[in-house]
Amino acid sequence: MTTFQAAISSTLNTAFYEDVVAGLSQTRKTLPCKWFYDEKGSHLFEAITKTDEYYLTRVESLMLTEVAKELPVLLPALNTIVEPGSGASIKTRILLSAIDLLRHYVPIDISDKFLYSIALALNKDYPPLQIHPVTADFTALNSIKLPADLPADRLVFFPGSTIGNFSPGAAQRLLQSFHHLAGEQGHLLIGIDGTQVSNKLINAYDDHTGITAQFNLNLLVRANNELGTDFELGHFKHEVRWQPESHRIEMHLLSTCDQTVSLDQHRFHFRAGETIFTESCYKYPQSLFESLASAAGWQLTKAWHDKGNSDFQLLLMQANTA
Ligand code: SAH
Ligand code: AVI
Repeated sequence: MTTFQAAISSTLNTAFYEDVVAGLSQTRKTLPCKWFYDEKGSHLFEAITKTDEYYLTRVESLMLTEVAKELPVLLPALNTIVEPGSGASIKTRILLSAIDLLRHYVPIDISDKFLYSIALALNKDYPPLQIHPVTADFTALNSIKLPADLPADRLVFFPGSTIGNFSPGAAQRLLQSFHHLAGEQGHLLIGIDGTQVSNKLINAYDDHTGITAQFNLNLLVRANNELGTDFELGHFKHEVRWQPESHRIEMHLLSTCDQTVSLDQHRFHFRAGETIFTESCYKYPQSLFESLASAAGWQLTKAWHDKGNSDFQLLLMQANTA
């Protein structure tokens, strides 16, 4: 690991510690979902995308093969893709393979070792492309330094319905901050899931092989390994709740007994049945999403809809500088 990466890891570790203490001290215990993604968490997420029940990745990838054919016509000067939350960049490969003029790719992710291993592989597979990996928390984009001299014709690519992991207010702020990545004449290609079918959603977030449960519980494994908490893994259970009024799936870790967890001098008491709220996945109807995006300065250029039985959409938007 380079000195730069070591410094990033230590900053992230301090932030993780502070979030665990703050989140477990609340009456309604919570932990931010960005901490799912250490190297193991990133691999677990990739495994989720291959489960029978998690339809989102399959649907969006199929749609992207069509969108990728249209992009060079819609954005003829496009030469740079910036991707916050790039993960394994598998969907990005669909765009990289279809758009000959691309010269720069800036993947941004909090999972630093995973990010660098993916960047190395892309470097080999796409020689004309310059890859500029950036380890960062994309919710603090204004403090991120982009590589110098990036061309102006940029597309911010935000697939996966990752925007759904933010409440409407936080999503609007995040979309606003994407202008920093896109530049004044920039574009945004974003994946949104509007599916509202309860059993389809519950299954997608609680697959029968238990990989999503492992992904959720990995948060406690990570806290034990990196911070020295003493979570008993057998005393917590993955739980999923669909909240139709707020259009969101919630993931929780449910305490199966009365117990106390320690971290240094801190003691966190759990009653049997109490949960740690670990993730929201908002399923935005397109009209609700479009008004959020519009308030954040993004205007719709073109929308593509899943032709199968989900409500997944890909929206191409442009910065509205007026
Ligand atoms: N874009 C990929 C991966 C989505 S998974 C796809 O659509 O398949 C979400 C990704 O965002 C993970 O790689 C995770 O590490 C990253 N991530 C989540 N929260 C983040 C944050 N606050 N800052 C930076 N990266 C984050
Ligand atoms: C990354 N994000 C969009 C995923 C989702 O569907 O909300 C994370 C995930 N959580 C459980 N399964 C997948």
